[in-house]
Amino acid sequence: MNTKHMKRKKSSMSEVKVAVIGASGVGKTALSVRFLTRRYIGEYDHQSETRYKHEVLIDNDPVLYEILDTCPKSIDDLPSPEVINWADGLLLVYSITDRGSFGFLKKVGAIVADSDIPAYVVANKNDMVHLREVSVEEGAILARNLECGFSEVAAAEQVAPVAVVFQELCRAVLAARRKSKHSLLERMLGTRTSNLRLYARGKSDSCLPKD
Ligand SMILES: Nc1nc2c(ncn2[C@@H]2O[C@H](COP(=O)(O)OP(=O)(O)O)[C@@H](O)[C@H]2O)c(=O)[nH]1
Ligand SMILES: [Mg+2]
Repeated sequence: MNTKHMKRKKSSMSEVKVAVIGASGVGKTALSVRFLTRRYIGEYDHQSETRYKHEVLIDNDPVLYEILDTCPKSIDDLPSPEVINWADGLLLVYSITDRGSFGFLKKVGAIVADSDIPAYVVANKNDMVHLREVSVEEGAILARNLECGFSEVAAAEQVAPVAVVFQELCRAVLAARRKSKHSLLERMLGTRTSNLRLYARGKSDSCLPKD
């Protein structure tokens, strides 16, 4: 017998596509580069949308991140449906020193609130508290409304907290995937269970004495 065909298929590595979304200048590229390289350069190309691939271990399992570092042209340039549909998870970034960037995220929030795509709200530049324009509470409320995680970080100064943000979003994506697989199974079993119940009732009914 040819055993070649009997080999079990290796389970493929989880792939998680993350779109980094937020107004211009909030630190989307700084956060992405921090996560990818652990480094902070200070000046980044503002013009171009960039895609990165990065493999890391999350809870001991390898995960291949695909990160789309978006680049809105203006404060009214909200992410396109293509970007939202492409992404498994959204990293929603604003700067605590830029009220307009928080308004931008609120508008993005209104778009994605109805979808069940996992998200994570990141308030960047918390090394600049003297220039704060958005309170921690406001950020937390936005995240609560979107039913997602929230952290204040500083890409300029931190490595680990920035990585945690990407990890938490990844966990949320994987959990949502498991849940949707589970509910699919439940839907399939649910149909069968109700069929079985009907069948059982039919049977037991026939055993009842007729009056
Ligand atoms: N103080 C401070 N500046 C930051 C931080 N993150 C990014 N920046 C600066 O903010 C500017 C815009 O960052 P960038 O990553 O290009 O923003 P993007 O347009 O959202 O990609 C750059 O000059 C960065 O050096 C941060 O955590 N703290
Ligand atoms: Mg950028």
